[in-house]
Formats: sequence, C-alpha cells, structure tokens
Amino acid sequence: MMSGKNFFLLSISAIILLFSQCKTSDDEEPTGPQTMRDLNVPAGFNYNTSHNVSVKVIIPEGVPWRTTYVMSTDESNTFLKAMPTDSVERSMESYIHIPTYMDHVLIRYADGTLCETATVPVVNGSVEHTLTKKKFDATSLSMEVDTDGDHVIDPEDDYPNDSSRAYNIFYPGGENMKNRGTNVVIPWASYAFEDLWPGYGDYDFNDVVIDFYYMVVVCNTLFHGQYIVEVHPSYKIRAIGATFENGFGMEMMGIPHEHVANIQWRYDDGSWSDDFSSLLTEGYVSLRDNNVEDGQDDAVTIVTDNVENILPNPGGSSFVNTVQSAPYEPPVTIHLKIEFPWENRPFYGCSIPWYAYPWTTTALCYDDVNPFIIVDGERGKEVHLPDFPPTDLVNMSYFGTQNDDSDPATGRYYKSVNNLPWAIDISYSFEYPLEKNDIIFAYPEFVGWAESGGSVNPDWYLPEHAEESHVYQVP
Ligand SMILES: [Ca+2]
Ligand SMILES: [Ca+2]
Ligand SMILES: [Ca+2]
Ligand SMILES: [Ca+2]
Repeated sequence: MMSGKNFFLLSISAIILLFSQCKTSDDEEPTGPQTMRDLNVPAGFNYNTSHNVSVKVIIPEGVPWRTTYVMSTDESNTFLKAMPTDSVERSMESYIHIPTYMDHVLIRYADGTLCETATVPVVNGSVEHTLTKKKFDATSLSMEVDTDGDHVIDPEDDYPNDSSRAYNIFYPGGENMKNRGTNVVIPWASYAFEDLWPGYGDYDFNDVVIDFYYMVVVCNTLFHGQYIVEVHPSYKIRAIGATFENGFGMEMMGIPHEHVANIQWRYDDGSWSDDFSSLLTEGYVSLRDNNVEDGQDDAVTIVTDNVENILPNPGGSSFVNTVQSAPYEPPVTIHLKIEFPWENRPFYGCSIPWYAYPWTTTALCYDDVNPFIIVDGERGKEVHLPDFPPTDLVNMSYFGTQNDDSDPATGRYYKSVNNLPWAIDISYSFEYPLEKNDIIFAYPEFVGWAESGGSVNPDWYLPEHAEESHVYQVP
C-alpha cells in the first residue's frame, strides 16, 4: 500500500513529467514559419498558379476541317476552340492558359463523331496529340451549314450569322462546347492584394479581393490563326479588408493606347455605357476619347478609382466582407468591353479588325494582362503582381524603399528582399483569409508551394486545402 508521502512524491513527479511534456510541445511549435515573412522563397519564383501550354493536334487524312476543342478532363471547362492552322501538316497549333496543377486535358474534334476524343498529358508545358479517325457517315457531313461563310459550321460557331466573329474563348475557362443560350457557366479566378507596399502588410491577402474572368472574342481563319475582335474582362469586387481607399485598373502590355477603339462597361443587370464618371469619382484619373487612361503609352483601363464606391462599407465598418461578424455586402461585378478599330474587309475568310492585325491570340495573351491597385488615391502608388512592371504613371521613387526590393533595371518588381509578393493571381475563386489572418495559416500548403518555387502543392488554394477557421465564409 502506498504511503501518503510516496503518493505525494509520485504526484509531484507526474506533475513534473506533465510539465516537461508540455514544455517539449511548446518548444516544438516555433519550428514552422510564424508569418509569411519567415518564408524563404527562390528569387526567380513568380507565384504563378497558371501557365501557358502549347497545343499541337494532328488531324487524320479524310477528316473535314472542323473545330478542335481543348477541355478539362471532366469536360466542365473549355480552354480553346480553334480551326486547323496548317493544311499540309494537317495540324492545329495554338496554346491554352491553364492551372499549373492540371496534368491532363481532353481533346475533342468537332462534336466527337469524327475522331476519338482523347485525354492527353501536359508534358513540359506542351500538349501534343494525333487524332484517331472514327468511322463516320460522309453523307451527313454535307448537311453541315456555314451560314456566314467563316469556315466554322453553324453548330460550332458562337456567332453563326457574323463572319467577323467565330468563338468566345475564356480564361480561366468557359462552359462546354455549346457556347450559346442562357446556360453559360463561367468559372472565376481571383486577384488578391496587400496594400501597404512598399512596406510589408499582414499578408491576409484580402485588402482588395477581385474575382475575374476574361472573354476574348476571336474571328476565325482557316489555316491562318485567330484574331482578336474584342476583349471582355469581368471584375467582381468581393472584399475590401483595408482602411485605404484603393483603385483598380488593368494594363494590356504592349498594346498601344491608340489600338483600342473604345471601352464600355456595365453592371450585371445594366446596359453598356461609354460614361465612366460614376466609376471614377476621385478626380485623379483622366481618360482619352477611347476611354483608356490618359498619359499612358499602352492601353490602360481604370475600372474604378475607389473600390469602396462600388462595394460600400456595411454599417460604416472600414472592412467589407473580411470580418465574419460584420454585415455581408453582396459582391458587385463590372463587365468591360474593349473593342479594337475595324476595317471591314474579307481576309482569310473573315473580316479582320484592322489595328488588331498583329493581335492574334498568340500575340496578345494572358501574360500581357497586368492588373494593379492604386493605393489610397495616390495615382503614382501602384501595387502589381510580382515581376509585373508599373504603368507610365507610377512614382518610381518608391521602388527599393522600405521592404520593396524591386530593381527596374533587371525587370524585378514588387518583390521583397526574400522574394515575397504584394499581390497574387489565383486561378480559382478562392476563399480568402479572414481579416489579419496570415495566408500561411489559411492555406498551410502555401508554405511548401512558395518555398519550393511552385514545384509542390500547386493546388494549395483549392477549398479542400483551406483551414476553415482562418478563411472568410460567405454567410
Ligand atoms: Ca460560320
Ligand atoms: Ca461566325
Ligand atoms: Ca493586408
Ligand atoms: Ca486586410
């Protein structure tokens, strides 16, 4: 039987043991990064969650020229629609812009009755496939009508009565091949900004959260590629976790401002308008006649000069949709239509936008889209995605100050000395972190992704990888 004294000593030992165990687990905790600022990110990493992938498809002998579709393997998304580009090699060559985690795509020719539909791997940034001919009834093919004569048969033509338009092509992806009617489902992607640049912020990446998709209207040629007729960016302002009043704009890099004929905008339920005065109320943005921003060589559109005018503070709080207990404000979408000047003349089977001549879908691509915020009403203070250059109106004196380690001479922009960004482009409408919740706690897989330069956890931002207690939940 245990004496009172022994029991006392045993209890003390147990308490000491318990205490030392607690101490051990306390000691172990700080081994991981405690903030985003602790990360060691390779210098060349650009935080891309998506990338360009070249596509080459060989079409068998005896198969008529039809549209090739490149889709996600579950067929929920269409990344490309294109007619053949080489009659001798019988090939269709183009590119797609897809999430880096996507390792296979689906290739379908026409409606799938002429060639076998195939799942094809993405290897080293390219997709190559030789189609296999199916047995088909040639007499039924002669029934296919091309009403507008642009070489795209009516069932494949998004504009069957318009020879100057053939397809709507979407990033991050459009709905399935029947691309008309009211059942259009378009996925969104997200831009997320930190607004204390050139100083570090708290890396909750919710100071401005804007979802987006881009629709490009192309005209089709047979064997001469695709030409851009219009660009339709759509921006959904979801959250403002900031006290600053920030603007938002987008530069089309390399497109001279005079190559844009006009820009119009509308809300979801509104009609197209030339008048930007209700979006630009702060007095620091001036527009040219074609609604691009004045003072810029390239075509720059300012969507709003103060996101808070579009998505007001509910109940006077300075944060919108980043504090779970605060009232929810439904996101507001602004659609833009950027038109290129026209010269209506037949060219390889369609009418080509004149200035848009060089702007094939390979010449103007996703990598030329340069979104940015304008910080707190100061036109010269912009925050861009890492390694994207500022516009002509930026105040260059901020670069290299505080935590910014930009080097304009080498094209290094908006990165800190340990290569942290102030903005990220996520190829999915992500559940952004709650106010003042560091993204490395909201998305623990972000750490390995960033520190490996993107080679592991490429889908860190999908909802199944979110820590629910650290992300904002739409009520
Ligand atoms: Ca047609
Ligand atoms: Ca057409
Ligand atoms: Ca922040
Ligand atoms: Ca914030």
